[in-house]
Amino acid sequence: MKKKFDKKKFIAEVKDNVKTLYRKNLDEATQEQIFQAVSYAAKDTIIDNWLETQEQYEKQNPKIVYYMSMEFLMGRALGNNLINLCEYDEVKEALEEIGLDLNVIEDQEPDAALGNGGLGRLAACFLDSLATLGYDSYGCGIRYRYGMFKQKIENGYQIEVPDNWLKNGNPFELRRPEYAKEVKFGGHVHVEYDPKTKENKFIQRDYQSVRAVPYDIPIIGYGNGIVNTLRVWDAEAVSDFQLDSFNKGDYMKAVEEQNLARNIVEVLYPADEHYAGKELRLKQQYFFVSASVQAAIAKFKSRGGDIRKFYEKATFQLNDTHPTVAVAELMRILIDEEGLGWDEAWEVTTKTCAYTNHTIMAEALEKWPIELFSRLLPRVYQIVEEINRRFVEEIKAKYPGNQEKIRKMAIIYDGQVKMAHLAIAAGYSVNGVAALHTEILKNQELKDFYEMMPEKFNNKTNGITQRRFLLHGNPLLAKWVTEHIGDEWVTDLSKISKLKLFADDKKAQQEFMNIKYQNKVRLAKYIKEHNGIDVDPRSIFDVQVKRLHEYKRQLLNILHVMHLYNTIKDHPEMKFYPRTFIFGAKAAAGYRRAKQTIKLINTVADVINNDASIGGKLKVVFIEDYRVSNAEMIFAAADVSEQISTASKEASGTGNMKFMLNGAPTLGTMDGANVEIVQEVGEENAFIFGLSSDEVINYEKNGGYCPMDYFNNDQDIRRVLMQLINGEYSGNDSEMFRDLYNSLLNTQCSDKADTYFILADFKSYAEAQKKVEEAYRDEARWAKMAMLNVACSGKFTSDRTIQEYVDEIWKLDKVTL
Ligand code: 26V
Repeated sequence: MKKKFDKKKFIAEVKDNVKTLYRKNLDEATQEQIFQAVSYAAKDTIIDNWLETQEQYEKQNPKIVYYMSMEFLMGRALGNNLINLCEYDEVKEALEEIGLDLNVIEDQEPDAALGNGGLGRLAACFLDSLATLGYDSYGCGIRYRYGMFKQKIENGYQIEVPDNWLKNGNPFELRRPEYAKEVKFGGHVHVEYDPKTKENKFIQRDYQSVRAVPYDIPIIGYGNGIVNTLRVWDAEAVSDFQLDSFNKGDYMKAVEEQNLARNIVEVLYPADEHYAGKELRLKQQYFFVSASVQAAIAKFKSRGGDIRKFYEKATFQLNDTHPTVAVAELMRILIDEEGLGWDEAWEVTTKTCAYTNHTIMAEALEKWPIELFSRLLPRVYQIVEEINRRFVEEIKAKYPGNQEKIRKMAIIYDGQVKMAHLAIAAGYSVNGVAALHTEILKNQELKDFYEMMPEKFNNKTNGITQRRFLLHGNPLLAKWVTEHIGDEWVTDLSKISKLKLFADDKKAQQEFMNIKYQNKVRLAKYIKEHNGIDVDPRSIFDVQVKRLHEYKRQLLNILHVMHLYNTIKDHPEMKFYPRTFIFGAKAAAGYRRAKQTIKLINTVADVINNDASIGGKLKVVFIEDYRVSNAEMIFAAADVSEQISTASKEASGTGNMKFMLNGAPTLGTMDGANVEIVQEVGEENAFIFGLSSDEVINYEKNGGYCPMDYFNNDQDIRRVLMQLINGEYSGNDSEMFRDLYNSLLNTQCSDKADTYFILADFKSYAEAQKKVEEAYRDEARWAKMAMLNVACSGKFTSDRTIQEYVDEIWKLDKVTL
């Protein structure tokens, strides 16, 4: 039951917390200390709700989803927690009374950046929706000591700085040592015949152990009193005490176990969509999966269930292949520890595990060398081998004599364990994350699997939480929307379609554009503070923020900026609507072309921003350290949403939805969820260009295309490409961007060049950009377009996505307090 907010009590608590935590009075405390004090005050309420929710769950014993993910990109907690407690305005007011600014306090909190990009942020949005819709759920992950690196730009280059996010402690987390679990690595499997059961027992010996200690982070449902849990595991040495003991036999083993524990949760792998086969990464995967599966089984047993019916009360959603070892771990526990036979265990496992695919990029596919896998997880490997043996038998039965099928589909082949194949063979559901993506999976990447087991395949188009990305991130627009259509949209985004009524209303249009303007002023101020660049909030804010990857084609964007600059220089008299191109992107630390693209953007920015002759018509800004917290502000201020991936490559995208929700029309290819965005908003309210995914796939099947044709026949393209290597932007170092140039062009036609079709799409991109300018000049038309984007964004709430997962995959029971 929601208690009324007690302002006096809250203020007293904040003061008290400052005193007990820091032995200070309020006026002596730093803003960071006040952040801690305010957070602990909020935690008080949260803990009450948390207790009550978990009590209800115990009573009602609903089915639980365990969302297993290597990444949860949570961002900041304080503001969001207050929003979902429905106490944000009250707390803001209370703090004002004692001379404090909640915005400044919120800015003290480091982002919880336990994720790379889309996949991790999706997991965070899902937790918000699960709690808001009232479903018992756990996020299961790793408590990385260091999250996603902080990005500094020095001399135009990206520098990675460690993200020590726990430096001042995390006020919202709760350490739960009483639920610690042991996780075993290495050693060998000893087989013992048990004459009683007449069966073999498999015992792991000479292994190294790590103690997995859970930290629980509250996930607050919006306005419903529900608090779910994100459980992230920390690693501790099991044998700490043994180090001190004089009669400790195996001193070195104790030291090794300590090192293993230290290393395992040290850092998030920051290589988005690029698999590297690192041993430590497999250790991380097994570590958190084993602990989470053990905890799930312990909870089930504590509620008195028959383990053969585990799947009636629990389901594991595998966020990409990263946690797929859960399949074998569950089998291991059911067989070795719970005493089930293979077939019984297999039935439970295949009714428990479900898999989501998040990318078709081949370089992201996880394949572990057998040597590594079996050395690290000897018993788990035996189980994977047996799963594979039986699966291959099934393939043979279905396709007699077809060796090709086995080669393509086996779980173990060519000395490697293929995690996607394991996930599909053992999962009861395989889903893609947007309609187009799922079709590509069924017809191309996973065609053989789809043909063998079509019933497993389904689509779940991604979504985002409007609580963070509108209510919290864009308070002005949120307030305006509520004034016009009421506040139902906060928990039912389909209601936002009521805004359509105002799309032609002149007054509404003006108010809407005014709010956008104020949000642009807010971002311009941030840019001035962080980049020292003056940008005009009346210019078009054209934004591309996302991880840096060749397939996302930030290079296409910046080449087009270079082209615009050429045009303005050639025709100073030409009418040109002022434009600010805003980029934000982290590159994987070892990804050379991506890093070179960042340097190119910054170099072009330097030249253009300092050229007085163009009268400020063009500005280019690279926002350092793009992350969830500044993203919220960036989406609110965007006019144009750049979603320009090579068609077929972007599984879904979720940034595209955040822009739409904040009234920025999409400039994009028919890729990922862009397709569905256009379906919802209408083609006339988006700017679509470029090759279709069918065209791209066809080119690829026929050995690529010939970028040289475009270079030879298009003056604009030729000119900007030459500017990459003639020192136009790099002064005396004309080799600086040679690699980028080479990536686009080869002297011979060859499928090795421009594999992302940048030159092929350049012209139609430039034309679409002209249409953007034309549309923007007509203020009423633009306002209508932008408002319709907001009004048609209803489908893209993660509440809808989660409800589909619940209805069609997980079959959870709804809980109310
Ligand atoms: C792979 C690896 C390989 C090993 C090193 C660390 C690492 C980290 C992430 C990945 C896979 C990333 C896949 C991914 O993020 N996919 C994105 O998922 C979004 C949510 O479904 C979707 O919107 C994006 O289109 C898709 O690129």
